[in-house]
Amino acid sequence: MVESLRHDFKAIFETEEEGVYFAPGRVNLIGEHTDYNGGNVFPCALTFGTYAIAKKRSDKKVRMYSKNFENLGIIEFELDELTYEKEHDWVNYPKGVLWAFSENGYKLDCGLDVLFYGNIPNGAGLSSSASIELATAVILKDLFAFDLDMIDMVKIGKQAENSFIGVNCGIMDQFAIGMGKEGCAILLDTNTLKYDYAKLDIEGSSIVIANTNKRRGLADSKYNERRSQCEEALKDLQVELDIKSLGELKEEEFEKYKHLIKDEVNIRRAKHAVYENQRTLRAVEALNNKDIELFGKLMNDSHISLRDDYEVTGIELDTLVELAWAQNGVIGSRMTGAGFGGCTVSIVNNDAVEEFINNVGSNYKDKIGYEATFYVAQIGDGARKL
Ligand code: NG1
Repeated sequence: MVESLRHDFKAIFETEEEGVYFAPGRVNLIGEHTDYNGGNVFPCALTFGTYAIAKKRSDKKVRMYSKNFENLGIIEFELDELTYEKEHDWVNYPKGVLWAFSENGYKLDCGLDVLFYGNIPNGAGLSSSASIELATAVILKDLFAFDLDMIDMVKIGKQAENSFIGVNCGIMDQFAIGMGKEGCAILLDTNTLKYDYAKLDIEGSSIVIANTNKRRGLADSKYNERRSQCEEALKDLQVELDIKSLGELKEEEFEKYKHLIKDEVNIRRAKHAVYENQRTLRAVEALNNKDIELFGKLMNDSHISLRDDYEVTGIELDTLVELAWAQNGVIGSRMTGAGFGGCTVSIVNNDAVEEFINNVGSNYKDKIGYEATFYVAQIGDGARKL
């Protein structure tokens, strides 16, 4: 793979490369829609992701090419023109990272050529955008010898997504992709950025990701709506409670004070945020105690809460998850990512995986009318130079 990308780089940019880099995709095991509510998340990095090959230039031009969008050709801009351009399409993600580096005082003294190739399914909720952001960050740090660590780059990636791309997301995706570790998931407190690796000791079982192949059409507008509903609920609670985020509440406190929330819908949104946050802590504890059954049950509960209280699932995700629940050898299954399409994540006994994929796959097609796609996930390391 890397050899053929080197070859492509030379053919496209007519020069030798200086470095090859990789940033993974990610899947979140539990802790959904908590990262912008000051709560806990439990994601891990995957072994598929974004490859990038780069070389510095002697002028101030930046030229980028993606093997995933070959029809767009080389997209070019000047270092002093770091603005969002709709016609620059996917290049706005790496460009946003260049912009965020410069906003933080890391100025580039020359441009660069970069070739990207990603094998993360696009628009599936496995964070192809954060992957390309972190791949760009490790290139810049390495080629320009900037003095910053991975957490700085994670924050810069989020800044690019929030302020350049305009997606008001939390820090989970960039953190998982930057800080991932082979065989481990990361328990991250998005309020304090305190984190801990937990070994995914699920011997005898596999993590199976299933893509609904439904594009997440509604995701952006509904995502922002959910954020505002949680913010409104928080404001109502702050009339009596001295809290800065919903993540600070335990279930009992929430039940005691939920009457302060004026809107009935917002009560359910906040309930999900509070319960999901505590559920995540319990799930990690279960994993550490090797109680994989309980971990799976908490994954199922997470899905029910996202379906009924947070209302971010939809017929495709619910169908995949309900079919998964009915299979032998399934320990737990839930939607993952923002929702409204994208992927589910399931933990399945190794000897049941093949049957799982066949049965869930054919029943899904019968009900929804098109195929789902399945991947048995391997948990890999975070963004790095290869
Ligand atoms: P995905 O599914 O990667 O779009 C989104 C947010 C996360 C998090 C999850 C829900 C973006 C780029 N990321 O993930 O920060 O809030 O939804 O848990 O929007």
